[in-house]
Amino acid sequence: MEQYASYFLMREADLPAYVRAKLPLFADCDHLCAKEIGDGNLNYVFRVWDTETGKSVIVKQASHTLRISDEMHLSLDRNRRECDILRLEGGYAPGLVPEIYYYDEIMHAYCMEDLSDHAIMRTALLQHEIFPDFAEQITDFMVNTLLPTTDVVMDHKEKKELQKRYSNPELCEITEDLVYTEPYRDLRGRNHVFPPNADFVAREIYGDTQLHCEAAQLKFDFMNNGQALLHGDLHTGSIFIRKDSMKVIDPEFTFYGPMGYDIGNVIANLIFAWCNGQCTMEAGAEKAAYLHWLETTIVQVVDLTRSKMAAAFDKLATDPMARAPGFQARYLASVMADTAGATGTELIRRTVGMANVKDITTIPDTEARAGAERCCLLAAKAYIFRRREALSGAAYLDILHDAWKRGTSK
Ligand code: SR1
Ligand code: MG
Repeated sequence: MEQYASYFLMREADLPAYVRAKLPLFADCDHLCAKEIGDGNLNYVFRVWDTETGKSVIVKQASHTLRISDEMHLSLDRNRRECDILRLEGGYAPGLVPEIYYYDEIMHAYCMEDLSDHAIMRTALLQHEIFPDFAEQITDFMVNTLLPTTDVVMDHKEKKELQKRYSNPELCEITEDLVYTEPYRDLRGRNHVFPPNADFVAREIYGDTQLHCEAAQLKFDFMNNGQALLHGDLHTGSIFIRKDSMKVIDPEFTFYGPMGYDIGNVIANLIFAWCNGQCTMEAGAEKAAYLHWLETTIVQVVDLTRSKMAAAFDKLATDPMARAPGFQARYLASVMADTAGATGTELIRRTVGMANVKDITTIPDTEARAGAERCCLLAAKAYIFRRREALSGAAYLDILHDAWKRGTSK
């Protein structure tokens, strides 16, 4: 019987034979080793390498239940979608995603370029590493993958085809629940509220009905504004980085939604890293340099996204009405409002929701962590309530500094 003719979930020991069978480049390699390297929430990721030649590859396989929860089930097809999107994004943003070698529709696994010379960005940020080119790289990635897939640029029938093809109800439901519902109303008891902040969260998040109204608006915008083909989960755990290179991975949450969702996710996750630096680094030059880099990066991500998107709009817009005087400014203002909203919702959901971030949860000092969380929640509310004020990068920073002061004062 043909090998791998039916699906099974692979363990480390299965990987050498699998790679030998599937990739001609490894067919004659008798010295293959494998290690599970993933620590994501959903899938299994392995590195396989030849101890003689040093050749290596990454294999990612989807399972029926999520890696973080046996109770949550998803169809296995998500890896096919992820491969397609990585290939598509690679066309729009060459060099900013990994190369895909092979997709296996039975095992729901794919093989891609080994990025072990890069680090997962969240892990590197926990070590307080600085990446001076990140703002340029990530804004290139976002502008070059997002705007070309909108109706402003893409042929409208082609866009509708993509919208159909990448409709992603299962993964969107996770976002609708975990980002846009449960952080405000803990309907399934899945939230993780840090006990010292229980009263604060009860008052500022669960008890703030105006906030709920804004979050509801953002939720329905997320579900109904099929603006561009998003990555859908663009946090620092979805980015591989090295001083001179950045690659975006894991676009399985992709769908047609508001561009601001991706942009806001990036900004919020830089803010988590900033809080971690504030709370865990010794005062001194290293801390000052790290926080300065993060602050500059936050400002640049906001401002460069806007300016690069304006330039790309000028260059690429094909829809004749998109060139109506004043329309571009209006369009970009709404993208930036969505961005501020998504920055806020990501800050809230990672602080009180089910899927938290190590930047915050590994802060060892209880009062410092509680202060950082209050800062994130207060900043989040300001980003959400003030999202239509055309916030500049500097304004994002002012809001963060003010929230830090208020969140950490006794
Ligand atoms: C159950 S999945 C939890 C989170 O992990 C993914 O990376 C997404 O951010 C999702 O919300
Ligand atoms: Mg992921």
